[in-house]
Amino acid sequence: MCGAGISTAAGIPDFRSPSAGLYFKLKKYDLPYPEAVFDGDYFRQNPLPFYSLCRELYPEVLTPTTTHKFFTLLRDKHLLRRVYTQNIDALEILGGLNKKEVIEAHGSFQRSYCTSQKCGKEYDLQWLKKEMFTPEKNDGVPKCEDCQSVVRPDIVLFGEQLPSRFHSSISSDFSACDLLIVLGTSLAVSPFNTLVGRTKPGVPRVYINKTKPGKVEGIVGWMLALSANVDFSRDEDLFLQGFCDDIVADICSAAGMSEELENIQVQSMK
Ligand code: CNA
Repeated sequence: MCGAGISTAAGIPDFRSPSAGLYFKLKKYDLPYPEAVFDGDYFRQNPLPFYSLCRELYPEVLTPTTTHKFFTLLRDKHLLRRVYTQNIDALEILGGLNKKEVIEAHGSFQRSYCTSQKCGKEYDLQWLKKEMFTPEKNDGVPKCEDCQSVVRPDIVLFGEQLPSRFHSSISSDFSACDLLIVLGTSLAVSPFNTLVGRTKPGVPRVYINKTKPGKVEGIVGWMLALSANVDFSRDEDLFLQGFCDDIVADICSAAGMSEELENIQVQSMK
């Protein structure tokens, strides 16, 4: 399981790191509350802050990190059942995994679609990027070529349903799981964070993160997180505090796999 912290080394800021995270950068957009920029209802009223932020944050080149390579190495060693990611940057795929091996729980920027139900025309990332970066053409918000409605990336905004594949895969994946590795996530967002409680009794869970799990959002989220034990206080749990890339490199070094990790071929995307 992973989150924004595995992609900060690729130049994409996370949400919650103080002074570097996205929420810190949002002050200038005059939002009713910082999370509004990623809220489905707010987006439908006013998509401009969302797209302004995307323009500001979009890295010139998307390149997978050492941690993304680590996932592919685990797959090559037949040790990977699945990657559940909250990230929308598709770096797991650029890092070498195939679509079946990844559950993009919050969707992906790779696809976008027209929000008019009558139209629904689909677009790819190259198209979205081009439209995002010609704001003078469309008042800063990409519009459908056929019907001029707002186009949005196929990501899950706050208040929206997670993809059905997320729900339908949990039971079989977690009953097969004999080691859960959780990397680069504050585990503040439900229902994703509740997955850590889906392992069978006695299955070790390893949490690799710069900081301890943060504040969980909302009372329902808090209750779900409590029952999932997101603070990793079980006897079989292990918390490795630090940067994901450093820690996975150390793990590979201890396992004699440093060279194989380095040799994993990745794709970059402009
Ligand atoms: P978050 O709440 O911002 O937490 C990130 C966590 O990663 C924090 O606990 C940080 O301390 C930690 N962290 C940051 N950098 C590193 C590092 N190099 N090594 C180890 N730990 C690090 O983000 P979550 O993913 O937990 O929150 C879920 C949101 C964030 C999802 O809805 C995502 O869609 C959303 N998001 C995604 C991206 C992306 O796709 N790259 C970027 C920003 C936000």
